Amino acid sequence: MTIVVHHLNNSRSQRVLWMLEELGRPYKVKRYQRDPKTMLAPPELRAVHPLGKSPVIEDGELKLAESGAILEYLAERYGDGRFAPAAGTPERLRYTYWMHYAEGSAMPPLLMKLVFKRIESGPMPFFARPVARGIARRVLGTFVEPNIARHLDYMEGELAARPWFAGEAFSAADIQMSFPLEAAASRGGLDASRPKLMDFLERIHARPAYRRAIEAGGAYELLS
Ligand SMILES: N[C@@H](CCC(=O)N[C@@H](CS)C(=O)NCC(=O)O)C(=O)O
Repeated sequence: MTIVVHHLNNSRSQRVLWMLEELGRPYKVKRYQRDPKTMLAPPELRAVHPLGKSPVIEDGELKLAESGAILEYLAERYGDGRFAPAAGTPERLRYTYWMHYAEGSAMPPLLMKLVFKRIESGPMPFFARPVARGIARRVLGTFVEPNIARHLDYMEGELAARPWFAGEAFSAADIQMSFPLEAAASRGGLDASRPKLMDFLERIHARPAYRRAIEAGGAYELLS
């Protein structure tokens, strides 16, 4: 059965293509393009899933959204013991932790940064601009940026302790963690001052499956 991936350009669904390439599973990409002005997904995605977001996969009768759930499903169903540590081990618990952390903890401040940066620089009536900019700068400076920096320090420390997020072996948790780290490199201030995280990005970008997934998904440029 060929898996169908509902793929939005420059988005989290890139991770699903990458996972399928790592697994060597056949898949079909159904493409959707963001609105160039709003950057939102097109309304057709709402016919696939009520939230109208990507990724969503179809595997026979199954339709599944939420990238972490999709990666866990794919590892379990098609991994043959690869890409997910054995149940009951400390590695498995770390795998579960990072699977949730990526979207539940790391992404929210990065998304807030994107939104408040837009408020800071977006079009608005001239009389509202100084007030809106002042609020945006204050939220960014007092809450968003310090939070991102704390997360980056934390992740840097974790990768100083072990090569991959779950342990000694590459797993689907690393695929899940790629998106917040790529977003942080694009807009969150991740740079050479955090060498373990930069090295992680280099190592994943060198994987043949990662590169094949980029070819399959089209250009991959995260919003900054
Ligand atoms: N937590 C969800 C987030 C899904 C999500 O927000 N997807 C973004 C792509 S990066 C999207 O579809 N955005 C377009 C929109 O909200 O219109 C997941 O990890 O799958």
